[in-house]
Amino acid sequence: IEIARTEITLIGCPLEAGAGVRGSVMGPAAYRVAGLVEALRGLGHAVRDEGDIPTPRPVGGETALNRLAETCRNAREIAGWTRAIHDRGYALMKRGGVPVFLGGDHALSMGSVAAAARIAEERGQDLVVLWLDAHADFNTPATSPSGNMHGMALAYLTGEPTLAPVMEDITPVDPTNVHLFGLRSIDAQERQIVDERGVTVSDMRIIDEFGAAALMRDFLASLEADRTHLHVSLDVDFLDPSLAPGVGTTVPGGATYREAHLVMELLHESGLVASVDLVELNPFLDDRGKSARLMTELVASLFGRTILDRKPIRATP
Ligand code: NNH
Ligand code: MN
Ligand code: MN
Ligand code: MN
Repeated sequence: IEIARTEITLIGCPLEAGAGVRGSVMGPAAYRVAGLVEALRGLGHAVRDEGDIPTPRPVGGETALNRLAETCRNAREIAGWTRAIHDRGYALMKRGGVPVFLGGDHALSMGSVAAAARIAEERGQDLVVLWLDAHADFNTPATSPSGNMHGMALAYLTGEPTLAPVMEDITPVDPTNVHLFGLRSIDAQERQIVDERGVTVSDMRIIDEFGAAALMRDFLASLEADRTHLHVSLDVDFLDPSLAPGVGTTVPGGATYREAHLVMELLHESGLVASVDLVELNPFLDDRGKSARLMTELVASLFGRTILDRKPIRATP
């Protein structure tokens, strides 16, 4: 089948200040070595690699941010990254096309999703966020067991007031438009936040019982085509650690090879994906590039690679 030619922009975001383990700073380089540009061009897309965003200066001086830095590791660095990634992401989306943010740890999404929320609002669309992750990333500074800000990205984006000093004046994401998919590790108080805010959760137990494809089809069928900006945030630890060891926070019982590809294939067929994050790849912990390669293959599936030249099977209503 013909794949619609898409303008894809790759933007490297080499940050590791949000994670507890160092090494994700090397993520963008690993995707390039694994052949991400070539894979997407091979599908007929127009791919532009914008290179990496230079490491921003830590934001300082503000009392509120200084106070935040007492409980959140590297809060000033993350504030700098959030602004830089938001500004670049917003400018890219304004020009059109689909940006792919190459991480970098998951605090990256504080900037990329904020940019997507702003664009969606301007276009009169609903921002819907699909969070493919072992974790919920809904901790607040008060509930976080680690102080690592990659575990706080969704709390910030959905308007957690104590995280507002990271970057003020964002378009908050409606937590009922956030879908956590692949969840299998959540902190006790974080669970309460996820419940209270009405977040949609497909945890691994539900995925085991009903299947990734059925859940994904229902989710995609619930979205209104022209009114939706779908942002996909893919954390390497969504995958089972046997397949993708190159991540600082492995959790057993993750998505299998085919589950992950099938999710990507269904997302492609939906035609709704307007922005993408690839986060938490840690090449320092990887096994001969295995995780970088698998992530690259998954992105190819997300942009239209199929096993056979088959027609998409539509969901039966
Ligand atoms: N929930 C833990 C925390 O907040 C772990 C978060 N780590 C992640 N998230 N890798 O995707 O510290
Ligand atoms: Mn994450
Ligand atoms: Mn995770
Ligand atoms: Mn809603």
